[in-house]
Amino acid sequence: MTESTPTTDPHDLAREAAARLAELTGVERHDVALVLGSGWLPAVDAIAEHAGAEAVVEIETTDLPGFSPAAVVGHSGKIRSIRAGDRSLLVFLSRTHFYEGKGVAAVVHGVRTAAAAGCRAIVLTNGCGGLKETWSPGTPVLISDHINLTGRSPIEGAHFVDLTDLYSPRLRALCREVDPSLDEGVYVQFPGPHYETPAEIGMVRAMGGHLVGMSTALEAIAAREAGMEVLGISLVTNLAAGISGEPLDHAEVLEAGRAAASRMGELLGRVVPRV
Ligand code: 8IG
Repeated sequence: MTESTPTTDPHDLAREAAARLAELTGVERHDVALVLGSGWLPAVDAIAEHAGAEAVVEIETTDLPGFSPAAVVGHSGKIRSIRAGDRSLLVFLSRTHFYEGKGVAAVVHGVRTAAAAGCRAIVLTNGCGGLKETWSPGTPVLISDHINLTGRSPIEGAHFVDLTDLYSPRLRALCREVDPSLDEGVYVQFPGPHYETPAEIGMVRAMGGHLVGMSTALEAIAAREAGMEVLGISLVTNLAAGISGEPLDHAEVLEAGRAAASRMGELLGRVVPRV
């Protein structure tokens, strides 16, 4: 192992973060967590609007124990607490990625904090590459399952967590009630930060993958370990390497998010309060 072992147990650190979160937001327990991935940030105001938000409090992630500053343009290191109806939503406007090299515990600290804050369900979103040519940039796709190619787990020790139906069939059905046009696919988490080669995308296709990205799978595993119900939604922001013949570009990712923001906001705003 090249990374250093944390001195504090990650679950204890998450409980400390949740206690500080409750103090800073004035909200004792949250119900549903939402993690916004690349391209999803422009949707955040539309989410609050469609969810019928009554009160919004925003804090900096770095004000909570265990979080480090956001590293990517288009990711904002903030957490919003949104009161909508009888629910309190906890929205992470950024995440820590595996490729930052801070270790797997840092990657899943937000998920564990959400669980410690009371969340029973979590919506993990991401921007990703798509392998189906019919998924034009800006297409949302429900994650039906994943393949974790990081070679790592957020769980340590002999704790054999079942991952059958990790991506809740109930929550996927709920999404399709809101938007019957939603497709599904298997998400493949690569370590990144480089994108794939065309040959690797050929491997993904052969393995049964449909979406490629650098997040979500490790977080989903930690969420399941913590007993949360998981909904995963990818925003296809680019065709995967070698499919269109064009090189991949981070600016393209941000633009696809801006263009899809109102559709994503409406989808999440209508789904999250029913989760
Ligand atoms: I946005 O094509 C986004 N993130 N691995 N591959 C991987 N991650 C991504 C991609 C992609 N697009």
